[in-house]
Amino acid sequence: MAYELPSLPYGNGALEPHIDARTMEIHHGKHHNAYVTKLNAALEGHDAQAAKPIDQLCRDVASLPDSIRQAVINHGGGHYNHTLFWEIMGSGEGGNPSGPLADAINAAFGGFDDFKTKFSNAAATRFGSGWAWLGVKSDASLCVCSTTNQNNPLMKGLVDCECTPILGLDVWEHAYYLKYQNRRPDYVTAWWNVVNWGKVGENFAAAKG
Ligand code: MN3
Repeated sequence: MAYELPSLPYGNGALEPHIDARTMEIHHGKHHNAYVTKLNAALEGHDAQAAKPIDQLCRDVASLPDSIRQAVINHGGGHYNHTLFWEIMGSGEGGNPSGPLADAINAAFGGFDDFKTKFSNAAATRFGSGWAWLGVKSDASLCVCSTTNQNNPLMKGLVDCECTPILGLDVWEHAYYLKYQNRRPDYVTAWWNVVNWGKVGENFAAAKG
């Protein structure tokens, strides 16, 4: 069973005015779709790898054959990262987290505003293309970090911030250039208005196990 492009959980225009419909159309329909297509191509003849859930495939990249490892890092990472990204956004969202996630953020970062500053800084200072993350480490503590290209914190041995992502922000130029051009910090500021904290809270509960 090949990996498949998931449908967006909302329309292309649902995140307007913060993320424009044309960007969503190209980002999901072209960029994410290409990661899925190229991942499936890379895994042709590697049925055991191709049968893994995408998060497990990312966790296991270090054990992949040399011939396909970088392709899986790029395109498998691209598939996992974008799938999470669509899920943690929504129309009419934003605001603040609540419940156990809010408590954990306050404990780890000193408050929600301090967390947002740290996360926004991780997104702003990631040089070139990459992602900013909020994740849960194996000791159940929260961490904020960023990774390059389509690497993600699941990729053991490849990243210095190993954790299970519960919130991710795409800072590749394809995620914001049509509307924000070079103004990545403006895109990051606007993006907080579409974060679906209910979904991030579900991801937090699941990651803690
Ligand atoms: Mn992207």
